Amino acid sequence: MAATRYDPKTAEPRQQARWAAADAFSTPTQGTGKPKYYVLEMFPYPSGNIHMGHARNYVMGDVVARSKRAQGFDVLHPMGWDAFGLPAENAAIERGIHPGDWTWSNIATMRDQLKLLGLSLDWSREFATCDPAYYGKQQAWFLELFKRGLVYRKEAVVNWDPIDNTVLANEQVVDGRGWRSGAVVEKRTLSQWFLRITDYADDLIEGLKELEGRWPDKVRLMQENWIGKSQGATVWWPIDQAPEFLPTSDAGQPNHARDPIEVYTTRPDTLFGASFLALAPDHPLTKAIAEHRPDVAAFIKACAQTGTSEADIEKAEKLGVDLGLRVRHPLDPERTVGVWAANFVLSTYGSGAIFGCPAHDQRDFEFATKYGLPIMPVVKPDGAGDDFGVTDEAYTGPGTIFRSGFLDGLDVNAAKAEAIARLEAQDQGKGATLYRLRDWGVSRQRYWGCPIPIVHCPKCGAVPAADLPVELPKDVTFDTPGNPLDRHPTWKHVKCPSCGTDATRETDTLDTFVDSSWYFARFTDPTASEPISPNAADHWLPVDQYIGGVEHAVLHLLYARFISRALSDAGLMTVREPFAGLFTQGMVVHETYRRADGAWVEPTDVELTNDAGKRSARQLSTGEALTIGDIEKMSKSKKNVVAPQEIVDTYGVDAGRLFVLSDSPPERDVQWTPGGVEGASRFVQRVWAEVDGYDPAFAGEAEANAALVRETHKAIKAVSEGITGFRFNSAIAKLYAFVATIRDSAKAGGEAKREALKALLGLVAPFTPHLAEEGWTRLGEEGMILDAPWPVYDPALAADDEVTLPIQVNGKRRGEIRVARGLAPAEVEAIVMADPEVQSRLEGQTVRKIVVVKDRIVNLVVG
Ligand code: ANZ
Ligand code: ZN
Repeated sequence: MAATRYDPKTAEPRQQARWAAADAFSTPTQGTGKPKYYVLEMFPYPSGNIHMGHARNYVMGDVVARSKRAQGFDVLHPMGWDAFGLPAENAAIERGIHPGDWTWSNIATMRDQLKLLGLSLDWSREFATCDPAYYGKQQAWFLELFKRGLVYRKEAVVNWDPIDNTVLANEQVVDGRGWRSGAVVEKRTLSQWFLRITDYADDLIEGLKELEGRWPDKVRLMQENWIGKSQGATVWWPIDQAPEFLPTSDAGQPNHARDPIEVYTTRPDTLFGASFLALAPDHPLTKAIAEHRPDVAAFIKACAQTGTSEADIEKAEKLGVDLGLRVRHPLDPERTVGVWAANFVLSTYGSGAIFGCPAHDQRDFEFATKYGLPIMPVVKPDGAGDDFGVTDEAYTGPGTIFRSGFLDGLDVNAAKAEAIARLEAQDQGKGATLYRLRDWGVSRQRYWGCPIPIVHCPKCGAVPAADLPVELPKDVTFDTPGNPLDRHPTWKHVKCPSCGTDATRETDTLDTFVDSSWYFARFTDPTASEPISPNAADHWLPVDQYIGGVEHAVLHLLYARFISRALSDAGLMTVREPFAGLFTQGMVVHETYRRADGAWVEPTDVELTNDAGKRSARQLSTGEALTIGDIEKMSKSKKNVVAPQEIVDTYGVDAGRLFVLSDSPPERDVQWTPGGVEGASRFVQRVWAEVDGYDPAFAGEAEANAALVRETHKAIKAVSEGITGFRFNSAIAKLYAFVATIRDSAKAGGEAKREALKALLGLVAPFTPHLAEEGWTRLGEEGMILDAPWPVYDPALAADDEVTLPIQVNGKRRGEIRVARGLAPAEVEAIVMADPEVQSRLEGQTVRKIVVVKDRIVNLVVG
């Protein structure tokens, strides 16, 4: 029977129409009674187009969703849009389109592109976060958290563009300048809204432990580091001498010139090694002194101009200025040390002041070396004597305390506890736990976001808005800089919901990370009147498998974990840990092509030639020679993207789906190449050829049939394990091999062959679902493969190809040998006789008889 060619162009739309007609992927909100499985890919930002780079993420989720469905689960697999954000406003500014129109039209385009991929998504649950039906519910829970004190207002610094007179998002600050005006950006302080994530710092760290094994270790570690719990002590250093210009009488006010200076340390064991105190440049005492000391004022100014990230500070040269103040050592009252201002002390951490111990802290070491301050070791490593010195770099390892009075002879940990006990007894300090995590500033001075549902009343202060949703007004313009909500003629003017006085709405909108911090819960019942339907959420949450980019390892995942906890404490949901399993996928990368004038050129407009290993590129439309650039993440700006439509037109979407998963492990990047997709497309044809060529009339030969049955069970085992273990590339490699085995089993037929083909289709279905359906029908099977159960294997049949044969000599076990299963006795005999170990045992004796029981045992009779 001559096989026909498989035509994805007709088959794929045919199968998609079938799924749609059967409404195959809608999942009832309460399930159907089977065990539940919630698989979710991080929902996309509607930037304009879906390309094959995004597609990999969704295809991975689809492989999980389809295989779980076949394995008997009720699967929830929804999709939506993270639709608020700055690019929409930029489009409005640049092209005069309303941000809403731009966003909704992108959503329409991208929905169509996603649908091309044949994903098993429940589109009935789709929503966009910019829809008032969604963000109104967000406002409702925001107010619930407000009532519970988890939302508060405080002063915080923003980027201010002095030419455009507007607040800039961090992304709009390029090399310290406003992206449009080019003006040097200033820091300004505004009153802004915060969420009290720090209340949950410990709980968020604790929760990470349960996720071990189901979340990548590196992501758990990144979260832990971000929260940054540290244990130590605050220590108060009384002022001994202060410059005369500082006030001395204070009438009960805090007095920076007289009150002890508080420092935070994680190493109270090294207190006797203190050689100076250092304050942040913007510490109140530094500022007070700067009023009288121009050199200190100049130092503060210089520090404000360098980067403020911890990484910048770590790299920069350690600089300081002596403040002319001395403080008394709390545990060694005979001694005083000098107080400096230093650029490496952050005002936002601890108390914005440290004691410097140059022998055991590298930053302090560099500082002391530069300014000639004493370096006094107080921890010596095991085996070192009392002459232990620190010359090239600080010693930060473990050891025994010395030159430290009552701490001498203790190890580091015991000394920490002892020092804290003494400080507490003398009321000179106390044990303290600190977190690097700060409260989450959620105010954005932008239009295209969820309005913060607060009304400012001159009498009542900040009051919850009435009548949710507080909708964004549509009639806004972007012709002048600044927040259109702020200058809208009417929108912000309302009566106070609590006293009726003229009041104004909050014009800040919420950080878009708020929108994505709970969408997974809303998906469980997107039309519920409550923000989160208790029944639906309790049924479906947590998300069993979450899939997304590692770039979200910290913020998005941390915020979602926090909001789940906060909402659950507020009684709005039950599950506190929202994502039971997490997988972070690698990206699709592609070569880049550039013209001499620097413009990027799309791959579809490029002709590649390979001349004896030397590759060159030419632009098809102009004939111009191109430079082949780096292999980079697919992105619109580099034009190195491949659209789903192109793949559908040329190879069919199944080939594209298969390829993005086949060439490298899912956690790593995969390089898109035309050759790679072609290979995948040939595989699709090969599968079809086997199915199409199946001849039910040919019964096959017993031995070949048995061998094929074994191969089938082995393939089911390997592919199933590959999918559950997120080793999609090895699962696919196994499928390639299995197809080759079927093709090579010319003497196999009948039920064995049919079962092999059915298993093959079942196993490829998560990857190439359209092909699998077509094949299913071609084999004459009932219904859709979508509703067929996952192929199961018999462990005995799937077992190894090799068997271990015990070797008995005169009835006693003397060793063993591994040979291929089913090997003929004569061949086993030859192997045994040639085996050096067997020979050495037989030394000097004659083998009288050898009996091989196939796949069982070897018996030697010697004498
Ligand atoms: C004295 C000392 C001696 C320190 C020693 C370290 C080693 P983590 O672990 O990150 O919490 N520190 C405290 N506040 C600071 C601030 N605002 N800016 C910069 N550095 C600050 O770090 C705590 C340690 O960082 C503290 O312990 C303090 O230096 C410094 F052998 O105190 B240590
Ligand atoms: Zn009021």
